[in-house]
Amino acid sequence: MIPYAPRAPAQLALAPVHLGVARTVRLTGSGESRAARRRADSPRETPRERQWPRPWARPREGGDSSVSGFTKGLEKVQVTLKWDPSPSGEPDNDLDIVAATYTADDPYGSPDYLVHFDNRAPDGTITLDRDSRNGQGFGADEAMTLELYRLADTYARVVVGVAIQQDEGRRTFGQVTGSSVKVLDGITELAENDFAGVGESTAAVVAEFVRGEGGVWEFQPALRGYDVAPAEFTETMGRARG
Ligand SMILES: [Ca+2]
Repeated sequence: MIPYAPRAPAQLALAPVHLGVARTVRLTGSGESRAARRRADSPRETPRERQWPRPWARPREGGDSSVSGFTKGLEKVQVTLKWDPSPSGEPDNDLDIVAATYTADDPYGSPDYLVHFDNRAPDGTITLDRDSRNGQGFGADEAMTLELYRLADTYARVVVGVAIQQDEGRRTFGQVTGSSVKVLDGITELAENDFAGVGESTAAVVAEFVRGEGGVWEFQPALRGYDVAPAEFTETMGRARG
């Protein structure tokens, strides 16, 4: 078992924040959840599962998002992610889509709940449809559906990010080839990027959904890089104001 080794807060404070601009990469597909199979998987699960719920270090927030516009009245959206498998003989790269929900009382504070490979939405409104640990296969390696119209009125904001698991050592987007994320409203592409602007980061916020006037959901493009472990990322990913 390879233990997870968080870096000291002092090192985190010195690490740069990388901002980026969305870029275009084509990708397609969706699939079924592997969450159940994952829990029954190898002993390698053990250190990895500990990374999400453990807020062991002080957060370091990212910078401003690259806002380019709004789309109003969203009902159901999908976030897809893909990346290339590691070359033969090298450790797998495991990227994860994670969503964090925020209430109207604390829209930039701590998330009310998280959705990722090991945690489901309590009301079933946000679902990880496909999960990958190595980027192998065709089309999207991970996919998440967000049924925004079903979220309770108490929720005012949903932030979606991508984190790279660090249990094989520090891994950044720049070390993962072929990575790209896309936000879709049906067949309409709301945003896409290839993480080129956050190459030195280990996690990034890639999209925000906020309630606008009249309670409708709006999309806010974002690409904010973080140099933190996954668990810390989930605690801090919603604190920056786009
Ligand atoms: Ca994954």
